[in-house]
Amino acid sequence: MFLLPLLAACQPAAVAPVSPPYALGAVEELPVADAVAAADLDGDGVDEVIWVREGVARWSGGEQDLGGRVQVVDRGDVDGDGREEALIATGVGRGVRDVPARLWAIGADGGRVLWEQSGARPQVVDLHVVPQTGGDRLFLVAFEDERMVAGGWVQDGALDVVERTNLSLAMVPLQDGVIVSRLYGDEPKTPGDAVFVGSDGTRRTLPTHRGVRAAEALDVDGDGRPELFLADGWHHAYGEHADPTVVMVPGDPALPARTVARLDGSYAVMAIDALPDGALLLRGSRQVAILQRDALGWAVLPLVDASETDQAVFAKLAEGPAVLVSGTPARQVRLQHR
Ligand SMILES: [Ca+2]
Ligand SMILES: [Ca+2]
Repeated sequence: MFLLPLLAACQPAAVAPVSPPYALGAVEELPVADAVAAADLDGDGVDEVIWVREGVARWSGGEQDLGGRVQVVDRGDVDGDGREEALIATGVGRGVRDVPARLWAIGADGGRVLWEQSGARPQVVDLHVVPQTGGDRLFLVAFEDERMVAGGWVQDGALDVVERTNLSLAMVPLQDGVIVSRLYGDEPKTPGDAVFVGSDGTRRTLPTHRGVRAAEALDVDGDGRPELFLADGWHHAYGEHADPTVVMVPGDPALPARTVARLDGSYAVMAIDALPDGALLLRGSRQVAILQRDALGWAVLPLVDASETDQAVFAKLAEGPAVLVSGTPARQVRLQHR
């Protein structure tokens, strides 16, 4: 009778998940699509879905020839009118050569190009939307030539470059600097890393295991310092040495980094996107999954198998939350709250 109260007193305060965890709902097959994006174009609280097939984006009420393969998508209100735009970066890809890299904003009235760049390798690899009154800011990461990748702010049609690194596939802007990740190290076939580069010039290597393929920031504990989620474990011989993990680096430097997900069956986590309710959408090379907290910690909820070129977005549909996955066929995966 003595022990119980003592144990109770030693318990740390329970931290509740941001919202009840998701469970897998109905999966519906849809017509073939090369890419998909979602945004609330008309501001009614329900997302419009933009499906892309053979370079043409179509949504309820409009279509736009994008003139390239879709590489990255996101969403935000870039002109500050209270309605979202779908952000779609395009460039070269399977069967598509000799096109510039472009960043499109698709709104209710149609598409317009926010940024465009020609060069040896027209490829956008990462995009982050930073909310701001009067118009969200866009941090875009793209190849400048065959190897050099630049990350910076899209400003009046140009890129205001913050960092350049060889073969980086992910950068994340933070309040006081930028996270720069690399697939490979300075020598060929050596592991890459993720480095915090402060606006004051300080550099701090983050505790990853190997090269980093994707990165996202999300303030999980609400202390104003975002946690970093890094798709770790890249290896040049990924067929044999795949380690498709996600490492979380807490915003509080006193807390240790930890592995929060492993996508068994995939050789890499290719993309990580923060969802509005504190969960994350993971796209592995072979599957799409949700990473979320339940009463016992971080848990992976597998959604559907997917190929390396399939792409996935979260959408708030009239029927409820869903994940849309492009491919042959495309899929709509309903999410239910447990
Ligand atoms: Ca809408
Ligand atoms: Ca807008």
